[in-house]
Amino acid sequence: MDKAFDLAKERYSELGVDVELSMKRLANISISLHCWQGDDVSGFESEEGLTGGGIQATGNYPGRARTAEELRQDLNKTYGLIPGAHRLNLHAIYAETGGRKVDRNEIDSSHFTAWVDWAKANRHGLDFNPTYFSHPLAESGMTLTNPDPQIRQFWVEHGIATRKISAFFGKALGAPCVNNVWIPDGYKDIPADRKHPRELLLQSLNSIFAEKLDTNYNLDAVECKLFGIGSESYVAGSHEFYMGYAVRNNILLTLDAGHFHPTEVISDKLSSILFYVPEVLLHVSRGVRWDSDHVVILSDELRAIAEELVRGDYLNRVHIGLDFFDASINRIAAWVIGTRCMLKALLIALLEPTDRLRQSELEGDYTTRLAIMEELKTMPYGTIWDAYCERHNTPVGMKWMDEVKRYESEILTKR
Ligand code: RNT
Ligand code: ZN
Repeated sequence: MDKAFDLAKERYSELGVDVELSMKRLANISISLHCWQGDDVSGFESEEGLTGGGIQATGNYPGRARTAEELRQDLNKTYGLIPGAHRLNLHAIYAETGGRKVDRNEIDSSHFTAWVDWAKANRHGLDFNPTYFSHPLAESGMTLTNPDPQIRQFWVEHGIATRKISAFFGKALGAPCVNNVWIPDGYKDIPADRKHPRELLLQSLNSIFAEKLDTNYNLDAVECKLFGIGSESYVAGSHEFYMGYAVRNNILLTLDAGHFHPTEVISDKLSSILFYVPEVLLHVSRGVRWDSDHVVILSDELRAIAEELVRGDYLNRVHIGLDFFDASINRIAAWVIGTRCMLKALLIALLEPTDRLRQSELEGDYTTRLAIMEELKTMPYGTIWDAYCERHNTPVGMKWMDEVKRYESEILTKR
């Protein structure tokens, strides 16, 4: 291992890359793991699980976390198999109300103290999301754009409640919490009026964001989408809508990798959007033919996203969150594979001789640019990754899988 690492390091230094520096930079990056991979986006509100919203978890692999304790237990296992220090992204439906029914417009920080205690004890930052699906008042598919003012008001109150909880997280943990608004609102078939729901959305958002909150604690984000199941023809919160909203109000824009036309990529959007919004939240995901939320793998697009973050020097302005949910494979393995791939993509990007590439480009030497880019694809980054895992006391290679299998037979299959 040491020998292989020394040789790999030498190869990189021949290209002008400082491997130790790249590894140090990677250690400063925190990924926000989405809690909802652990229980198929069910939450603890009811037995029903995910309903509505046009998103779907398919599969019935055994071992889904059914309680907050089980979810935290699974998360602890997961973080232990991922090198570095990382965050957790919670949804409002993961409130712990002690068996009492507390509706979404009435949740407060007291329902999340166990999460905060856990986050503190394990040094995880927290991020948050209002939940605008899996609820009777979201059944029509209209929440913040609902023509009924009472229903709209309910969802506005929910949005306000989550901002307060988010600020509480940020304050308690000493690092800002990103609170991300995503709503499913739209129409299955061709709408007669595209303008009115957007007018209502604008009003609702203005009410939710009316109170100024300290950005040291809470960061507001809005997530756009092209279409969902049941909103194929029209989505109120489109890209243009939210980009305009984020720019005008100086808040964060969320880019989900599955939320655009199938040949459109978010890697190309960062260097435009970041001129106009203060920060971006990523929902790194993998759509297969539609916004299917497959587990993230080391794809060309994942690598392109990571390259943009490094080349554009955006790592301090882009929050990297994950968003996928696969119920057909071991859920802990899904988290580990997706997160390790995200980190691998970042490591590969950090191991690039960016200045040299840029220099070739500026000189019009596109031949050298292409030659280096292709050479990089077979450089021994796997060896550097293994060393990185070892240094961070996490399993190297497929060894993490042994631990997942053991956990599966000891814990998951008994649920
Ligand atoms: C849905 C959005 C949204 C959700 C989560 C659960 O298309 O991507 O981010 O996946 O909030
Ligand atoms: Zn998303």
